[in-house]
Amino acid sequence: MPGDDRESKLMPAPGENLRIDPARLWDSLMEMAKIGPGVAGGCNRQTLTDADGEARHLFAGWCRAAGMTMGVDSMGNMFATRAGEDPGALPVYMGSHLDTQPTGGKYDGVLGVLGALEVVRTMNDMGVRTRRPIVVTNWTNEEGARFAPAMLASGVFAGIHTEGYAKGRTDLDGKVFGEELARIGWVGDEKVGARRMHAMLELHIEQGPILEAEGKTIGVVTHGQGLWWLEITLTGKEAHTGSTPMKMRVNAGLGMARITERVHQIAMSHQPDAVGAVGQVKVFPNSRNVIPGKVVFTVDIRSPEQSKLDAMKAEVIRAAHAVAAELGLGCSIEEVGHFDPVTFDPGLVKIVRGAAEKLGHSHMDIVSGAGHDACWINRVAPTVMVMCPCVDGLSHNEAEEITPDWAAAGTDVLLHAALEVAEVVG
Ligand code: HGY
Ligand code: MN
Ligand code: MN
Repeated sequence: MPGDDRESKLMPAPGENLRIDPARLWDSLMEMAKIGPGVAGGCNRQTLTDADGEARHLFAGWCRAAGMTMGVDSMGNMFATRAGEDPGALPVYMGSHLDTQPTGGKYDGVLGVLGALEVVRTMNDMGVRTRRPIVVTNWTNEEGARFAPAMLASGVFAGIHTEGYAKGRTDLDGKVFGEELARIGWVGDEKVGARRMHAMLELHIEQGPILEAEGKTIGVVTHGQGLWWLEITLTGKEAHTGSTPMKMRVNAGLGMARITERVHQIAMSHQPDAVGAVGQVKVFPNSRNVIPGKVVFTVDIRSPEQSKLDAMKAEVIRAAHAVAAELGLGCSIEEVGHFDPVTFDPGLVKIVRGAAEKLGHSHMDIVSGAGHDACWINRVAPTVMVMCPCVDGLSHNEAEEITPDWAAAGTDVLLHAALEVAEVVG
């Protein structure tokens, strides 16, 4: 027919005009943010606390209301399933985490879980059917703030950690992971890691300044940088801060300070993309007028390049032992977190990039600076991430902010990527 070609160009492809409901998404984000509120507008909803339990119940209720069935595995990972036309087809998983840092924001992780829920809600509204089932996921203890390491439960799911190791981890108060999970009532009956995935898509805020600085709305995440968490214990001698001559001191606190500076120098020597810092410090006895006899602190070093990551780890370990020797301190180092740089699935990366283009959103390829559950799930299924900017690149801070437009854009890209990967029927 004449004009067909012109008409076909004007007619949208099936689902092409689909968009999520931005107001409903934003309302859900604000509703979730009320659980485990921080003291400065953000959230303190640490894993396996009562607030985490409350958030899980709210999320589960929303999933039920969206017609999904909920499965929970023995690590508390939550899986809400929207049926596909082909129940035997491997599902498409989408999700992230609901736990937060002690001084966390409202969007880190939460946007990925509630954005995935919004995708399902939109599919329900529009009567969209997909061949593959879709599973919205909340991974337990992504942050690793209360129980190290980060991405603990997705790590068990991917076979990186044993369940026994994970359930034996303790927090600063000596509380045990497995007991806390049971206490909040979220030990599920599914065997962790038994589920098989066709693909996993994770929407997340960038947690860095690049997208905003470049004026891009969507980050197409091609890679994730690698990470080491090294827990260093320095042992010296507790003594009076007033009456002990300087030359007689065996000061573990001084050792920690010198090593912290060396970590910074090591990261700076591997620019432009290496990073390093000490974020958690436990000083004993932590009394104003006692020279620290023992300090336990965690070094966090990262790089997208394997060779740099390996070099930094060796340099930090060498520096720690050298400083300890200088000051006559005992020094032990435990590896409490690690993953190598991650390359996400190129086919899925192409789909995410295509969805951003189809929707007319500015976008750029980006390497994730933060670790995410997707970094582990990438070991067991084709995986990709979609990112949206955050204001001033700030995260892991109660002032973390995004705009409703950024949240909607990222979730629309997730929707269209999911439509393609889960295969729209009819
Ligand atoms: O540490 C991380 O990169 C993540 O936020 N858990
Ligand atoms: Mn996160
Ligand atoms: Mn985080």
